[in-house]
Amino acid sequence: STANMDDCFELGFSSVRLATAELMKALELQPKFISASTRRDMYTEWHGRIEEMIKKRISKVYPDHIIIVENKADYDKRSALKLTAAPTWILDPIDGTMNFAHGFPYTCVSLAFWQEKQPEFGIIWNPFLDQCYTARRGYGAFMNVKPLNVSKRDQLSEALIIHELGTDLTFADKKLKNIDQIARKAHGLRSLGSTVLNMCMVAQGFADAYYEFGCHAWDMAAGVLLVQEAGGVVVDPSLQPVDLMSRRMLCASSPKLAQELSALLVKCKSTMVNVD
Ligand code: LIP
Repeated sequence: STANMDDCFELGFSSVRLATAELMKALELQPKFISASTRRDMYTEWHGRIEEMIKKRISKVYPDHIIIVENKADYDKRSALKLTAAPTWILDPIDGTMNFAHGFPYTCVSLAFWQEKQPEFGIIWNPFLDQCYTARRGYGAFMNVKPLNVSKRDQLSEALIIHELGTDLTFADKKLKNIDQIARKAHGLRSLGSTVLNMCMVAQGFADAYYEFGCHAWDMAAGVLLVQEAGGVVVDPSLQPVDLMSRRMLCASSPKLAQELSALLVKCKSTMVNVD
């Protein structure tokens, strides 16, 4: 079934807008944080509330569409998640949960639509900074109404690189080795605490590349198209095509920078696929 993309985008956009209003309310009410798998991997009642709200709106109009969502209640079922060719919505009700808990204003609602294993659109809304990032395939990437372009810096020695340690420290030794390597070769190193907002920084040309080992499909799904439509590349850290379910990703302003960065990285590997 081919859904009308204008209609899907409108529905996604209005749903995310409603969800961000909930997120602002949540912060005032000081939500109770529930630890999921580790002390750092957190889940709140608001994740569930936003999830329900958006799922209800989508399934009312498109009952046959698949919805993949960060849902800590279904933790054990995560390994069963597969991306198929079917029309699929991928939602992270709150990306940057640790930031949310601390009031660090890099938190957002992130929603993507994929079909035929290709991204059709992405909507990433950070209500705390009033920044709404959108991309539609073939139509460019935007922050509010401003078109986005990746930077022109393609040398690691001149590049600002973003990384995330993530909440899962199983591979901390390898991750720290990567940080050490890059800190010595790149111009600078940053970490915002939200996978998809890190991707926004690359799309916007504020940072030049970003990689992470341990991120989930819902963390990166909306950012893939945003970076591509802004003129950048999104790949697996090994430079193979990106796989949403592989829990790893590298994005950059150019293939050349992606290559230079990839060559430095110890690749934390596939035992991480959809399990924690
Ligand atoms: C988090 C990311 C963070 C990443 C963690 C985690 P959550 O998402 O945004 O940047 O390092 O692995 O996935 O749990 O706040 O949606």
